[in-house]
Parts: sequence; C-alpha cells; structure tokens
Amino acid sequence: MNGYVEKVLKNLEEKNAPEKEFLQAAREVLESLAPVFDRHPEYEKAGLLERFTEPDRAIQFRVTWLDDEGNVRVNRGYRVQYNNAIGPYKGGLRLHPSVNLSVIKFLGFEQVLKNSLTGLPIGGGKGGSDFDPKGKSDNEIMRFCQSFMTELSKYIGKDTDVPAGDIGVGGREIGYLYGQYKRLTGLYEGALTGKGLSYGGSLARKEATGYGLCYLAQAMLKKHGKTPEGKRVVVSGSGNVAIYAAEKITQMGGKVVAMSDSNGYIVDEKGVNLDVVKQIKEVERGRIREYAERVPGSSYHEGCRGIWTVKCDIALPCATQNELDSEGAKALIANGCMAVAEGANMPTTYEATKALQQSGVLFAPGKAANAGGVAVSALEMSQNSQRLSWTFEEVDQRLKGIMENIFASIDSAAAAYGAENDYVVGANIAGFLKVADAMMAQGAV
Ligand code: NDP
Ligand code: 2IT
Repeated sequence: MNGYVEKVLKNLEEKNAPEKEFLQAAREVLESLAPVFDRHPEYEKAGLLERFTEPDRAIQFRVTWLDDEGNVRVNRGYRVQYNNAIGPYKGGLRLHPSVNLSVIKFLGFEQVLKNSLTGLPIGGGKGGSDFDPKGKSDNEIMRFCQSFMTELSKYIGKDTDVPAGDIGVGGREIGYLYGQYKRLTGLYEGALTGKGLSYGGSLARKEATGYGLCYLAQAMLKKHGKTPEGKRVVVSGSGNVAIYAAEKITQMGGKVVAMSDSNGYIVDEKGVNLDVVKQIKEVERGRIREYAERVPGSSYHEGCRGIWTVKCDIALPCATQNELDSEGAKALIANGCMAVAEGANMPTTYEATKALQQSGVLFAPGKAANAGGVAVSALEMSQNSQRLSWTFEEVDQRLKGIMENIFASIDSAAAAYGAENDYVVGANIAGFLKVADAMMAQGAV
C-alpha cells in the first residue's frame, strides 16, 4: 500500500481504537485509495487524507424526554458533520439502541463519498440517538423527537446541514422533528428532507433508495449481459429500503422469495406479496413473522442471518451493517448467486465482500447502490428552494438517470485505476476524487 495512506491509517487506528465500525469503513476506503495517492503526490503535501478522515465536528448531546408514565428518560444524541467541501452537510438520522459515536462516524464518512457520487452539491454528515423506538407510543416518539430537535436545531439549516431519515426515522419522525424545528426557528425552510407531501416533501423520496438500488443493479447486470428478469431475489430487512427495493425488482421481472427483520425471515416461493408486508410493517408496525400467519404456503424462520441460505440469483441486503458475513457469503456462493447490491450501509463484512468478489459475484457497494435516497433528498432541497414540486415521474426519471450515471462513473474509475469490475474500488475512487478536487481548490482549511 502507498506509504502515506499506510501512515494515515495507522494513526487513525491508534487514535480511534475503540471505534470498530468507523475503522472498518475507513480501512476499506483507504485501501482502495492507495493508487490515487501514488498518482497524486500533491495530495500528501496538502495533508488531504488527514483532513478527509477527520470529521469537521462531532456533536454529542443529552436528550431528555418524558415517557407515558411520567418518568424522566435520558438518551444520547449525535450529529457528526463530516465534510462540506462540495455542499452543505447532508445525511440521515438513525434511532436504534446500537447507535454510538463509531456507528455515526462510519455512516458520516461513507456519506461524504456517497453524496459526491450523486453528482449533486451535498456534503456528508450523519446523526441519531441510542433511543429505541420499538414499543414506544406515538406521544413518546413525539416528545423524544421534539427534545432531540431542541438541541439539533442549533446546528442545522437549509444551507448548513440538512438531516433526513435512516433506521427508525421515517415520515412520522420527520414530521415531529420538522414541527419542532419550525417552532424553534420560525423558519419554513428545507432544513430536513423526507418531509410529508403536504408540507414540502418530494414525491418518490419514500421509494427512492429502494428504486435507486434496483436501477443501479440493473445497470451493473446490463454491463455483464444480464437482467433481473426471471431471477430469484432475496431482500433482507422489511423497512423503507427493503420494501421499495422489493417493489421495483418485482416490477423489473424478478421474484422476491424472502424478506426479514431482526428476529427472523419469511420465505414465499410464490413471490412475496408486498401489500401484506406494507400492511404489517408500514401500517401496523408489526413483525415479519405475521406474514407467514397471513399468507398460506409461506414459512417463517427464527434468526435473521439464515436468510442468506435461501437460494437466489440476486441478493439485496437492506437491513443494517455487517448483516452479511463470511458464512452468509459462502451460502450465497454455494447456491449460485450472481449479484449482490447493498441497499443498507456496509451490510457486507470486509471478508464477505472479498469472498463474493473472488468468486465472481458482481458486487455493488452501498455508497453507490443506495445513493438514490440522498439523491432524491437533494432534489427535495432544490424543489424547496424553488418553492415548486415536481411530478412523481419527473423525480423518478431523474433518479434513474442519476443511478445510471453513478454506475458509469464507478465502472470507469475502476477501469482507470486498473481494477476493472471492482465496484468497491471504483466507488471509493470516483467519490473521493471530486471531494479531493474541491478541498484542494479551497486551500488548507
Ligand atoms: P427502517 O428502520 O425502515 O428498516 C430497518 C430494517 O432493518 C428493519 O427491517 C429492521 O428490523 C432491520 N434491522 C435494523 N437493525 C437491525 C439489526 N441490528 N439486525 C437485523 N436487522 C435489523 O430503515 P431503512 O430501511 O431506512 O434503513 C435500512 C438500511 O438502509 C440502513 O443501513 C440505512 O442506513 C440504509 N439506508 C437508508 C436510506 C433511507 O433513505 N432510508 C438511504 C440509504 C441507506 P427490525 O424492525 O426488527 O429492527
Ligand atoms: O444513508 C443514507 O444515505 C440515508 N439515510 C439518506 C440520507 C438523506 O439525507 O436522504
């Protein structure tokens, strides 16, 4: 590996030793970027990699809220503003008990590269809390969101930092967060995306990550003379990304045979009925197990990791980080899987990614494959600035074009750096070069 890259990585590992998710993401990216630094010695002189890997700021705050019994509850909130070389910080908010600084930093770091790949003017950031929304009433969710925003509002704004949803944050939460932002600042502005359609949201934002994932997967398959048509597809998760990935891949002629949540997975050989999944997950906020109780012929299996043993041609991991490990990869390879496209952020472990690539499985990394969500968020920002709203078809067409451009740019960056068809390398390099260029132009800040 390039000596400068190695030195920066070693320093990162020493300084951030307990942050395992952050280091996992940083190692993968830096390893890919080594050939860029061989070609660009000027980057080392500018301290570019030290600056690129250190977030501009990491804000941590206390969130106090009252539960329905009147007890005072305390959670920890975060916003990591990573890099704004090419636009305002942009990235989601995650509410999940596993959230900590390492998780938010890895997500923020990946977001910088992802947002660059969209070709739109957005920098990278991420936030969230270790608050667990499961089992909470609507009023508890509202009080938590209001308290969270009371602190967060000091740091965000339409031209500074624009949060959105992620795990545990969907339309309901964005509504409560936006209401509180407006109350505190008096501003009716696009400081959040993923808003409801009646108050400034964009059509197709809800569908964007899942649809975009399928558009990118389709472009990748096309380059290799394949299509999703007639293929068996496994989609992990059953949240926002998973549901709309399953919807689009079905429209493209694929058959989704399995979906999951953190407890287990369902198999439906007839093809998963998405109306039932939407009813359980979006309306009732229930568990995927209920699918098997409602759909004759389908089955439920306890334990979410078993989903990778279901035979498929295409796997779309759409739940969470490190959900697909070496064992899962081995099962996919043994069953003849031909493509994996990541809807979630870093769902595939480093070892599993290598195993899949070495077996000739086409692999689309999350920072390229799931960029459709944030891309449509950026389109929502444009619509808010113009005080206009575009039709579903217009947004969807732009999304498709953006995903096709992303595939073309990661494909050509991989080839330009001698790593043909390695879309991990291609995405890291293509995403990095634009940010690096902007940072160089803006001086040592
Ligand atoms: P949701 O909260 O809507 O759904 C999350 C899904 O993943 C649920 O099925 C959930 O199951 C499952 N899940 C969450 N945590 C775990 C875990 N620790 N182990 C197993 N399963 C888990 O989130 P999204 O669909 O929005 O996000 C899914 C992934 O996509 C995340 O990695 C997110 O960062 C990424 N992403 C999201 C974008 C967006 O626009 N929303 C954009 C780009 C990427 P359960 O209900 O049991 O917790
Ligand atoms: O990981 C992601 O890209 C998101 N959660 C969406 C971010 C956004 O700002 O829409």
